[in-house]
Amino acid sequence: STFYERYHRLEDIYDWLNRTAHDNPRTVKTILVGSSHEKRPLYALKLSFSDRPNRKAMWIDCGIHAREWISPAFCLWFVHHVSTVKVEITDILNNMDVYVLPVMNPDGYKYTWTTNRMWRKNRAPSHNPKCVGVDLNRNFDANWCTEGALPYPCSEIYCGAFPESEPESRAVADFLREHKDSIQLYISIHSYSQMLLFPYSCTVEEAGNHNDLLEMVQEAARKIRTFYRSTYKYGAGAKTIYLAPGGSDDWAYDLGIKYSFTFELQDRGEYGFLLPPSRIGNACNEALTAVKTIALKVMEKT
Ligand code: 0X9
Ligand code: ZN
Repeated sequence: STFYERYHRLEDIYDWLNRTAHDNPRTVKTILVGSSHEKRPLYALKLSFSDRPNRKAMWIDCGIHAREWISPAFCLWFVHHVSTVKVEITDILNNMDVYVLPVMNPDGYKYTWTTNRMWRKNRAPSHNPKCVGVDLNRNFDANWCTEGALPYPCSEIYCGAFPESEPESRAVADFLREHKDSIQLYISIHSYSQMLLFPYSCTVEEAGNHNDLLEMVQEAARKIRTFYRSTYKYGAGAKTIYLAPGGSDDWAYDLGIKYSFTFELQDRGEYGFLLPPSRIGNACNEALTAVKTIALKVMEKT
């Protein structure tokens, strides 16, 4: 198997980031977005095939939840695919810069390799020494800590002490606020359950451009079915998966990034978070199909 068909330890991902930027100096740059609770850097890659300023852009983050290993694997797969230039993706890159944050929760990711494979949250301590970690996807300021999140540090869906209390979520929120005029498309990669979700998850109300968003994920799911014979559910988060406030997608949407998505990659529960490496290629190609389909549609609309 190739490098991209395996899961990698955090240190190896950091090495890969450096190597990728170093090997593609004209198109790939590293950006330090912030640092984690345990002071690990949050590096994003900026992929750009043009020097024109004020270009439109998209953002993809991976690894909000530590145990969802297919998610960072997808970010690496995506960057590799883009930098080994394939035709359709060139169309996208000629029009948009792409920011990719491969591991938004490095402390948690590290912990899944060393101590507890099923860890989800970050690694920030609470007042209770037995209970560690905030769910970063409940920590954004979108109906924060209402139904679908909990105010208890021992919970797997702990929302944190206040919105953006965590350095990881604040760093991403700060970056998106600073770049909100250029970023038109936000995608957050999770697993598992094979779903293409869009706002809202924090309320059962429909987003203003619900029908546009629905059309995009429907087309993406159709292509995945045609090319890979896999079924993806799609729709607004609250009605497709569950009510869950404080998520990055809803927050980005309310910030003004009107094309905002969360993808839940393979599988549908057979292996769950423990998706075997032999399935990485297929899972990533499905997600790549969805990213391309949606990015092209966003280009048509904006
Ligand atoms: O619950 C989540 O954060 C995501 N599912 S996961 O199994 N990967 O934990 C779904 C996120 C959907 N979007 C929002 N809740 N905003
Ligand atoms: Zn997740």
